[in-house]
Amino acid sequence: MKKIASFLLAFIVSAVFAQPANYYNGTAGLTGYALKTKLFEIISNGHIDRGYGSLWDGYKVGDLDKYYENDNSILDIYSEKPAGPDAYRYTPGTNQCGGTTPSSEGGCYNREHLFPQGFFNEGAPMKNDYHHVRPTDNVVNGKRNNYPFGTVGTASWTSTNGSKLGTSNFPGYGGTVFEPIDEFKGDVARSLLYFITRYEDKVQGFDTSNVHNPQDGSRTRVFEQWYINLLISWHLKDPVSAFEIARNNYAYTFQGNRNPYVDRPEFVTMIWTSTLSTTETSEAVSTLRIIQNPISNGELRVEGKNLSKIPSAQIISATGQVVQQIPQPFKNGNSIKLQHRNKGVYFLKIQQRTFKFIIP
Ligand SMILES: [Ca+2]
Ligand SMILES: [Ca+2]
Repeated sequence: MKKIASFLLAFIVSAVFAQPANYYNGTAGLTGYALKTKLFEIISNGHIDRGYGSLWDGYKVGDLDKYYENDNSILDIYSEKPAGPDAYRYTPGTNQCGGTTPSSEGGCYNREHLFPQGFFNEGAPMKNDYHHVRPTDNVVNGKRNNYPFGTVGTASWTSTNGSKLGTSNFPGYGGTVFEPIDEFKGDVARSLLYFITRYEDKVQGFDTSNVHNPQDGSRTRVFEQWYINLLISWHLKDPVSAFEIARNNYAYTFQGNRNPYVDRPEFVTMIWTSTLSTTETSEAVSTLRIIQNPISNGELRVEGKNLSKIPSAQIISATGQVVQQIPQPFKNGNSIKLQHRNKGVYFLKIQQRTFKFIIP
C-alpha cells in the first residue's frame, strides 16, 4: 500500500512539474531566428534569478545519479563513466568545494559554467542560471578553463572518464578545445543553445574579442558557423536522455523556465542550419530525386542513397514562403506527407539544393 502511495505521489509530482501543455504557444509556423526570438520571450518570462549560492541546493535535487551507479551521488558529466565504476564519488553538499583547491581529481565539485562566465563579466542572471551551470569536478573544470568545446585530435590531458583537452580536429577550428565524453555531448550542446537563446538580447555585450569565445558578434546565430555545426552534430548524435528531461523539469520548479531544446529537440535544426556536409549527407543530397511528379495523395516520394542522414528539409511555395519545416524528413521512409495541399508549384529545399514539384 505504501509502495502504491509513493508511486502515485511520484506520478502526481512528475505530472505537475512536467512541460505545461501551453508553454510553447505562439511558436507554431515559426522557423529560423524568428522562432529563436519567440523562444527567448517564452523562456525569459517567469525566469527567476535564484542567486549563485542556491545552485548548490539545486544540485542536491536535480543532479543526482539515478541513471548509472544509481547511488544518489552527484552526477558529474566530467567524471561519470557510463559503462563502469567511476573513479570517485561525490556526496551532495559534503564534497562541494570550499576553501581549499585540490590539485588532483576527486577532491571536490564546483560550479562549471558551460558558457564561460568570464565572457559575460560574471553578470547575473547568466552566472546563476542552473540550465548551463553544472556540478563538475574542480580539476577537470579548471582544465576546461574557458576553451570552446570541440573534438580533440591530439589530447594534451585526459580526465578519469575520458574527457579531453587538446587541439581541435573539427572543420573550421584549429585551436585548443575541450571534449566531453559521447554520453554528454548532446547535453552540453542543448545547454549552450539554451544559453544563446535565453540571452539573445545580451550576447552582443559579451566579450567577443576573447580568442576562446566562439561568438560571431550577432544576436541571431550568435556562434560562428563551425561551432553551430559542432553543436548540431552533437545534438543529433546524442539525443535527449531521461536525465536531461528530469533535470529540465527540476529547473522549471527551481527557476521557472525551461530548456526548449530538451522539450522540443526539432527546434534546433528549425532555427540553425548546419553547413557541415558529412560524406553521407552530401551523398544523400546529391543522389536524391523526386520519383513522382506531379505528386499524388499529398505525398512527396523520393529516392536516393543514405536519405535518412538528411538532417532537415523545407517545403517552399512559388512565392518563396516556407510552408513546412521537416526535421529528419526521411528517418522513417522515402516520402514526406505534405501539410500544404493547395494546387501549384513548390520546391523541396535541402541544404543548397532545391527540387521543383507540382501539387495537381
Ligand atoms: Ca559509472
Ligand atoms: Ca546524453
